[in-house]
Amino acid sequence: MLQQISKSAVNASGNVEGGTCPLLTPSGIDFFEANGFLTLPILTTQTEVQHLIALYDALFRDRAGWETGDHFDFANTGEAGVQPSIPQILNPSRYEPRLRHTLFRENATLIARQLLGSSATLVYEHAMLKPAGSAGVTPWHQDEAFYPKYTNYKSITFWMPLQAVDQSNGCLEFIPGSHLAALVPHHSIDNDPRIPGLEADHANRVAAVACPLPAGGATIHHCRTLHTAGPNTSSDPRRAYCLAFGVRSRAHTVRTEHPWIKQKRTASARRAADAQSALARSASALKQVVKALLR
Ligand SMILES: O=C(O)CCC(=O)C(=O)O
Repeated sequence: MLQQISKSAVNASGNVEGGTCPLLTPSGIDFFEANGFLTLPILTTQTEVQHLIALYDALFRDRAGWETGDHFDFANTGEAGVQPSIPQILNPSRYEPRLRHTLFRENATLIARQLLGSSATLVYEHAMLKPAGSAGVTPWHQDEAFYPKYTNYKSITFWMPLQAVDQSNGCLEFIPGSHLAALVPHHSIDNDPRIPGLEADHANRVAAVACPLPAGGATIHHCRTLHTAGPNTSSDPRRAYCLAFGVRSRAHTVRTEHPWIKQKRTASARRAADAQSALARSASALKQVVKALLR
């Protein structure tokens, strides 16, 4: 599926040093278009995988993004004292800028442009951790179900594990061709709107294909492809780092808010709103000071 395997090295500061990059073959592109997913055995070097593990673990240890609502438990209400089963961080590079300069990102951008055209750009990123022994299941869902109102792209996601994955520790599983059908209705996990995660109301899982991968490989999936990931029954953490690409347009992909998003009442959304109003208060206070100084 890849024409050339990346030989690039990553220097100590995490920057990419020269090298070649992998590109999809025409049959890889055809496979993605027909099935809505693709497995890439390698997308970055093992050196970079080690570098990413260090940054990733520090972000989760330091609870990066907690105050701004970007860090929460995907599968639970996130009550104090409850061990998270699937901690997730949205926009991790906001909290660790070195993540903006990775070979993973560089190679994924090139492949995304093969699949979506030259104006494809990164539209979001997230990190999803399943701690050792976590019973957390990522239920069947389509990524498009999470899009907020006024989203103006359709994404493809590069999901990269930072250790080998198979069904015993939560590799991704896909329903081939499901991206060609419509968005199916979703509901909050356990029908509890306080839980951030969503589950598709129905998914024909009989045809599911599991995609084991080595560390630093990746799967690519379309935003309508139904997918899931099981629990992590291993004694090591399952770390996944995801980059989503899309082509932004004037037309909105989501014009009316999905009812399952409208119903959400998560603690992380409350933290995000509080952080926003604190920011707005500081900006307004600053404006008053500047005005007074200019008088
Ligand atoms: O890592 C997981 O368990 C699920 C990730 C996922 O659903 C996604 O990146 O779209």
